[in-house]
Amino acid sequence: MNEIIFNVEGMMCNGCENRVQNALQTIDGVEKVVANHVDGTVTVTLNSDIDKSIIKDKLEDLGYEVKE
Ligand SMILES: [Cu+2]
Repeated sequence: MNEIIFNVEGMMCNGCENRVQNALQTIDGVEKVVANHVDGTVTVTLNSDIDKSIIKDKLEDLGYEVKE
């Protein structure tokens, strides 16, 4: 099990957290997603070895900025 923490700009409320969580959970290989708009993090637990850029692209598609 592999956990990745993304620093994400643009999440302003609980609605953003839910939106991010629901969207990322549809990605194959994603086990669990915890988004936190207060500290601007999205913690993703993977159950297979997928490319991090898939998650980053999805976050950007949703309109959020992912900081490296
Ligand atoms: Cu929001």
